[in-house]
Amino acid sequence: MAVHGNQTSEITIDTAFLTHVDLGLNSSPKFLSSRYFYDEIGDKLFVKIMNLPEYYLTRAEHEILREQPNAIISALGLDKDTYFELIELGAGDGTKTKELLKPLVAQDFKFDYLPIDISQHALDDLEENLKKEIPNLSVKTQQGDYFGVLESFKNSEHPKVVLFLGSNLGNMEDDEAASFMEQLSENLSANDKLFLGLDCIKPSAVVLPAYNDAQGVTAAFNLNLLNRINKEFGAEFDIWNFKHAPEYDEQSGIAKSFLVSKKTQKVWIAALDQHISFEEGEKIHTEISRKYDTEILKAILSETAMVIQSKFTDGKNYFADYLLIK
Ligand code: AVJ
Repeated sequence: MAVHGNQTSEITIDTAFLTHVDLGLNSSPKFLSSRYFYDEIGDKLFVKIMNLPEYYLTRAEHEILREQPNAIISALGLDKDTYFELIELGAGDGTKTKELLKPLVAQDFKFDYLPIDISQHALDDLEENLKKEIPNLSVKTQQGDYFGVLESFKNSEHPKVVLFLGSNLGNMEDDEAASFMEQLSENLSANDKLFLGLDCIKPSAVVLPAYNDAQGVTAAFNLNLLNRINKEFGAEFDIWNFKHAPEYDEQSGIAKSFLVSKKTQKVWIAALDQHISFEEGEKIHTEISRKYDTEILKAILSETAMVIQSKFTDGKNYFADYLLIK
């Protein structure tokens, strides 16, 4: 829905987001999905998060790809004379993926690299960077949602290797993750492989600071959701009246982030024509960052046709990349 405001600006309302805000803030307990963190500012804050000293995830997975590319390539069981498609779900900036792309190109494997992302802008940046750094790599960017693009490659006669890095699966509840993996599996053929990066269950002393960094970048990332609602829906959240509060349960391996109301307050949301009431200390659940072990992954895969073929970890056992086959 496009709404023409004044003469100088055109505002496009994301109706799915608005419906979600209505549902989440009128529920008890309140919730908003981390899916909506990633506007232009959210994207930039996430890049900052990845470079934080406390945010071990990116470095740990990078170490795996940097230190073990040949073991990974041989586990993929690729044949040098058989063309394959290397598909990545969520393009990112390619830092980690380049550790695999470089040796694959250097060793003369025949493949196209197909990064999928919802953002054409992110894909264009990645493609430009890859042209410079790995000139002999064939890149075919795919703008769209994961399953839309995977569906279009479903009947390709070529073998596929799908990368899903960064513990992005961790943003889903277990039942959602299971149906996501089922859908993924249905889009793969018998010889296709999935390389899945997951953050491992570990002590609170390591996990919590990753979601509550000293510089407050993660707090800004979480609070940006309220800024987005202000900008896009004419809401009047005063972000100083909310605080970022992460929790982690070592037993289950589940980290959750909340926005906590510092006082009793009513907040106007123009696009909903509604005030939302908050009690002092009331929470909005905004994110789940699930940590895994092999048993939990097996449970999530149990309804799918996928099984674990091998596992690669970093030196501290903080992160794991699993190779799954059908
Ligand atoms: C991109 C989902 C892996 O949950 O660790 C980082 C997002 N949230 N800091 C994560 C995030 C807060 C991140 N993932």
